[in-house]
Amino acid sequence: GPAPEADTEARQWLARHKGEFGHFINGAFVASASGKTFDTYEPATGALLAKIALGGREDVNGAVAAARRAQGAWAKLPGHARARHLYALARMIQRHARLIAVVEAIDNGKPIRETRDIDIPLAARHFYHHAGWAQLQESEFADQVPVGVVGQVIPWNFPFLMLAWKVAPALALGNTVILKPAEFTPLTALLFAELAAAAGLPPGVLNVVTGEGETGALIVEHEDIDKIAFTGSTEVGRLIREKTAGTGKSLTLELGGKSPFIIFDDADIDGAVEGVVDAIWFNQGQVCCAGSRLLVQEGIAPLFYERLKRRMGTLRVGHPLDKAIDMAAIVAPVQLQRIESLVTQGVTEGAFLHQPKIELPRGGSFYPPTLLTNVQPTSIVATEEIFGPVAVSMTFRTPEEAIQLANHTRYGLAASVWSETIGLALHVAAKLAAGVVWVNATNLFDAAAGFGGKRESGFGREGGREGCYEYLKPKAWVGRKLRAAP
Ligand code: TXE
Repeated sequence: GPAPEADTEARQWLARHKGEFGHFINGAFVASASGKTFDTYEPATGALLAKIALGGREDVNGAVAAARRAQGAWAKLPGHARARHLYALARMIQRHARLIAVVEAIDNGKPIRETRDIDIPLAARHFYHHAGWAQLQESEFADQVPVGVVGQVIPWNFPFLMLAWKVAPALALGNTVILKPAEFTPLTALLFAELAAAAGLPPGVLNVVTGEGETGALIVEHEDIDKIAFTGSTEVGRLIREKTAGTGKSLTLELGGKSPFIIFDDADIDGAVEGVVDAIWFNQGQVCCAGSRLLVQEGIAPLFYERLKRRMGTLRVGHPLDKAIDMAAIVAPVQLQRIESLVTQGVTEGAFLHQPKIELPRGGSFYPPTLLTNVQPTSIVATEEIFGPVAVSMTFRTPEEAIQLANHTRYGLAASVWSETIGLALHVAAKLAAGVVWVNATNLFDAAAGFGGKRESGFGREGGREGCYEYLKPKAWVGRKLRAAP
C-alpha cells in the first residue's frame, strides 16, 4: 500500500497554501482577476487535491507585461551571470527533489519510483546543461539574440520534465517566460515557481499562468509574445500553427507519436521483452515517444509473445507512492475512457486482447498492461495514438517489410530497433522516419541530445545546441567603418 509518511512534506506544502493556488506573476502568487478557479484531483483516488486559479485575459496580460518588463535586463546580463541563476535552479531542484517527486506522483498518478529516479533528476540535469550554454552564450552564439518573450504550453504526462525542457533553454539564452501547465497537473509548476523565487530568480523572468485550453489559446493569441513552444496533442498543435500563421511569432511543436518498436529474429529476446516493458508500460504508456507499435519478425513471434505475456503477469499496478509497483494511475477518468474505447474498437476490428489477471487498485483511474496482437496496419489501434499502456502488435517477414510497416504512420517521433546484427539494425535505423532512433534500447534521453519529431509529430528540437537555436534569432551586423573620432 501507499507509504503515508512519504507524503507528509507534500501535504504540508498544500496545507501552507490552504489547498488553493494563484498564478505566479511577477514574482508572487495572485488570484485570477475573475476570481475563477478549477480543481486538480489525485488520479489514484479521485480525491480533490487543490483549487487552482483559472487564467483569463487579464491574467495573461499581466503575465506578458511582467515578462516584457523583465526581458531587457535579463537579456543584458552577461551569460555567466544568467548561468549562475540556472545553476541555482538546478541545485534547488536537487535539494527539494523528494518534495517535487511526491507532489508530481500525487498530482499525475505516476509511480514515485519514476519521478524520483527519472523525471526529477533529468529535470535538474536539464538546468545544469543549459547553465553551461548560458555561460558560453557570447562565444558560441555571438551572432544571435534572444527571441524575447516566450509563451510555453505543456502537457500532463511529464509535467515537471516538460517544464524543464521548456524553461531551461528559454531562460539560459535571455528570454522570459509565460508557462501554462496542463490543467490535470498544475502543481509542480507552481512549486517550481515558488522555489525559483526563493533561489533569487528576478520577478517577471518566469511567470506561471494556470488554466485550461482556453487559457492556452489566450497565450497563443497574445500580440506581445514573440514565440510559442507547445507540447501536446497533434490536434491542438495544428490549431496553434493555424493561429500563429501570418503573425511574427516563432513556433515549435512537439506532438503525438505512434512509434515503432521493431524486433528481429536474432534479437536478444529477454532484452527486447524488458525494452517493451519500458517502451509502453513506463508512465502507463502516456509517453509521446512510447514504443506503441510492436513489429515482430515472424520466426521469433510465438516465443516472443509467450515471454512478453509471462512478463506482463509479473507487473504490479498500485498506488503511486508505493515504491514496489511498476505502474500506477492514468492521469484522469477522461483519458481512461479514451483508452478503454480505443481498445474496444481494436477488438471489434479483429485484434486479440491479452491482459494479465492482476488486481487493480479500486477508486482511482487504473488500467492493466495490455497487448493487442493480430492487429491490421490500417486499423484504428494501429494508427491512432492511444496514450495508454496498450502495446499494439503486428508481424513482418523481411527488413523491407518492417521498414514499410514502421513508416506507415502520419507521425515520426521515435523508433526502436532490436537486432544482434549491427549492420541490419543500422540499415533499418537509417530508413526510419523518426526524430530519434534507439538501437537495442528505448526511451533514452539526454539534455545534450536534441529531441523532436518529423511529419505530424512536429518540428523544433529540445536539448543540446539545436535546442538553443530555438530560443535565439540570428542577427547580422553589417556596416561601414565609422570615421575615427579626431
Ligand atoms: O492534450 P492537449 P489532452 C495526446 C494524447 C492524449 C491526447 C489528449 O493522445 O490522449 O493528446 O490529451 C493546452 N490552445 N497528447 O487533451 O489538449 C492544454 O491546456 C492552446 C500527446 O490533454 O493537447 C494543455 O496545457 N493550448 C502529448 C496542453 O495544451 C491548448 C501530450 C496539452 O493539452 C489548447 C499530451 C488551445 N486551443 C497529450 N487546448 C505528447 N505528445 O506528449 C488545449 N491546450
